Amino acid sequence: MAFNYDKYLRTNKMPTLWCWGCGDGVILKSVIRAIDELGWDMNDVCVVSGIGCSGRFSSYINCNTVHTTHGRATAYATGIKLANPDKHVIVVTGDGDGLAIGGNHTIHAARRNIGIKHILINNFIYGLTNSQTSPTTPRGFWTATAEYGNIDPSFDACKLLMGADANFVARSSVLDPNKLTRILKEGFSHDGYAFFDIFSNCHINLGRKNKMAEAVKNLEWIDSRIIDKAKFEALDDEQRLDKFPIGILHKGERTEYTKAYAKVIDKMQNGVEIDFKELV
Ligand SMILES: Cc1ncc(C[n+]2csc(CCOP(=O)(O)OP(=O)(O)O)c2C)c(N)n1
Repeated sequence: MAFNYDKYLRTNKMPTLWCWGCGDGVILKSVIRAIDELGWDMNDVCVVSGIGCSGRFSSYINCNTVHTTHGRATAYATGIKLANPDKHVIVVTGDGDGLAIGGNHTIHAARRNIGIKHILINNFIYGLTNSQTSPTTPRGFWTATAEYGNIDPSFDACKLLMGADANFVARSSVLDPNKLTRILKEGFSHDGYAFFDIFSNCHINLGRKNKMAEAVKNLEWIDSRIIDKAKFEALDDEQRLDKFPIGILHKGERTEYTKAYAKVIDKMQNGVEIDFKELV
């Protein structure tokens, strides 16, 4: 029997505002599949998003949702998780949202290891606002703010997050929704902050002037840039240029932040001394 997505969607909001062929819908479906397979009750799930095409995520999924301001979704998600440690908090940002204006919140959520699940929809451009350069826009690409081609070096978001000691770091793409679902499930079940750098297509606002104005062309370009982690590791430095390993890139076992914070509450309410050596 076909999977019943309607159970998890606000069908009265359909059709979505996403462009025809946008990868955001694939990610939405994969998140729903992961939640379904984990058996989470939607009353226990809160999806927080910022502003952007990616920000629309919280409009369509049928659970507790907060559509916040550009760049601040992770800060809201942090507060929600601190107040509700037993709930599943998923934050969805774009690459502009989560790495430019909101980059600060992203690295500190990772550093603290607050147990939120961060989905970064990486389409390499500011989609909603029509093609401004983002921190992941490749060099040489046309953007509305770099009409002669982008000179900025771009971030490898996963390297940044590993530098911030994120407890779970994975990269995937919309090309293989089953693999994406598996990776989401694994990160959703891992205690602590989990970061997913998900390569997605924006053939309209990235592709239109970069010779990939059709979804398939944009997806082929993504396909040419990704490679399984094990194969990536076998490449030399030159072969690694412009290639991004996919899969689970790091899994740590650090203390989840709300568990550490519970000790502060215990000290305050019951006088129990905090053993800082217990925090890893
Ligand atoms: C404080 C603030 N600055 C700028 C904007 C305008 N703005 C809205 S969305 C956006 C960027 C969207 O790009 P991204 O975060 O990559 O998400 P996408 O639309 O590609 O999913 C910008 C600059 C805003 N809404 N608020």
